[in-house]
Amino acid sequence: MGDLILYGYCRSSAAYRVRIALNLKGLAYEQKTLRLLKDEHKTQGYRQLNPQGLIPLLQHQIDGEVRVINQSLAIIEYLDEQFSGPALLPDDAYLRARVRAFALAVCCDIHPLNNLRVLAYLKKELGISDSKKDAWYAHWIGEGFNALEPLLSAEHDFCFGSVPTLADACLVPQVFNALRFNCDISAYPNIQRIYQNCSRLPAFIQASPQHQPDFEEPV
Ligand SMILES: N[C@@H](CCC(=O)N[C@@H](CS)C(=O)NCC(=O)O)C(=O)O
Repeated sequence: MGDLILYGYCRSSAAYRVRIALNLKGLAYEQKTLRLLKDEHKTQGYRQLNPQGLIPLLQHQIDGEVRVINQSLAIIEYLDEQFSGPALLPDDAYLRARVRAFALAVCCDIHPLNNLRVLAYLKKELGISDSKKDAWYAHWIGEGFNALEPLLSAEHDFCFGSVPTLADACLVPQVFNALRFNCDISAYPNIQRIYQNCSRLPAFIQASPQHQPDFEEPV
């Protein structure tokens, strides 16, 4: 096994997904913090590693080679394929497709609409008020969770069965964000139950923002 370095930040939900995956796989890793509110992800040095200027980013040093991977889903699938430990994607092709579809619904259809740079643009460039920004946030959480809830079964402890997968690694940080922004999630019993179940597992607890070495209270 080579060395793993995760560039992230405690409250980055995309980095939070990767921390959960690393913990579920039982992998040790070093963290490098980029404080988003201080624009540490926008420096030229970091953009040389990730031209998108977004976190997370994984560096994997193996056999004298330094591999650099951005995009949380690509990172998680790489970890799953590269390392042994509990599988984050099911063997069955249909179930695997459903897990990926769920993860993509979170990562492509909910998270980007409420990302820091989008909220900053709405506020600073378009001049919308804090209350309208909060309404925007809650709207896209509602749209997204309305679509996720029916994909889940009341019979399952986790998104797609009795063990957590990539889908749970994506759902939990998104629920964390929704709660942080005071969104009402009472209409989503499956999402709530799975969030609670995940929140009892060490892999999820240790990945949570408040347990990170770079944790700081939100400003
Ligand atoms: N699709 C990307 C999203 C990455 C992303 O948007 N990360 C956020 C933090 S959660 C970020 O770097 N935001 C910086 C900004 O908005 O300026 C992924 O899954 O890795």
